[in-house]
Amino acid sequence: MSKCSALLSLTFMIWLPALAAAPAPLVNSLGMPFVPIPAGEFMMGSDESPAALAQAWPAYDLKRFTDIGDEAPVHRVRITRPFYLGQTEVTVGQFRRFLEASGYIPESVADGTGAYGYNPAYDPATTTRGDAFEGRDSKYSWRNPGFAQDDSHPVVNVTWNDAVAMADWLSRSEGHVYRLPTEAEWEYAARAGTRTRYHSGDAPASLLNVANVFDADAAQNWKKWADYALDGRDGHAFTAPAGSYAPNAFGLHDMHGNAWEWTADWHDDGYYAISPVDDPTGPATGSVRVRRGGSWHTWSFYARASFRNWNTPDTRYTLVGMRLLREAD
Ligand SMILES: [Ca+2]
Ligand SMILES: [Ca+2]
Repeated sequence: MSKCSALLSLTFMIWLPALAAAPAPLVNSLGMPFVPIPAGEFMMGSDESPAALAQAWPAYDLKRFTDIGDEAPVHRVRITRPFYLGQTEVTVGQFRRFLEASGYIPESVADGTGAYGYNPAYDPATTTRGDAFEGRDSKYSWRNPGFAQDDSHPVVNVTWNDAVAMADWLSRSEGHVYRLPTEAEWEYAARAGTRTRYHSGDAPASLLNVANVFDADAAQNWKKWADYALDGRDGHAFTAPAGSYAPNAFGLHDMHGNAWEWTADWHDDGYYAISPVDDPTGPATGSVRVRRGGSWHTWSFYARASFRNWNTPDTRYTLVGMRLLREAD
């Protein structure tokens, strides 16, 4: 190497960290940080065999691994436009500021039926549905999921319609386009260049550094599911303050765990087989909207980047929150 090129590479090395540093997040009128996500392409979905999954999750019934056909086929998706994505889930404080500024009444309050909540005295076995939480009950709402949350925690018990209302209000009041991410945008952002089950790798235990999922702390309150808990503690038996765990390569926190996140798309089991390559937006019609990423109460298998779950747009639940997208101008 000549002196000149040695000097050049030294200069390059000195400058590299500065060049590689993530750009500062954009912060909007409600104090919500948004991270720039570049355009790009990725392989969406999963076609892992039940045998491979059973090896990673020996405590699970085999049927769980054959019930996820909607994750296949793995298919190439191109995200043609860069966008901004919430660095974290929408927090309780951000949602409250939205309600105060807009006058919007969340669906669980407006329809009077309330939401779901944690009640230590409630026994799932005594109910027909065997649901893990008590509800619906008007004592529960975004304000009260039955466990303590301060303004930094992800808001839960919010419906898909609530999420769209918040995005629409932000769009009107700021003059930028806000919306829910499509499923493809969500998975692209969650993977951040990885092909593994989680952005932290394939091992469920790798989630301990990056995600609040069903762990030994959460299992204290649901002892009969302790076999499904990650073997570790993060000090949070319920939601954790948004952004508490290590981010992925795009600088996004809590893409796995903490609160499920509504996406824009309708769900259809067969959609991946006919999905366009460029900017897929999901089926044209449907009855249920997709949510992604798992929650503080979700077993690690269901927090995988490719896992899809869904609910009707008026569903409100202790585990379901949102993350908003802002389009690049
Ligand atoms: Ca936890
Ligand atoms: Ca999440």
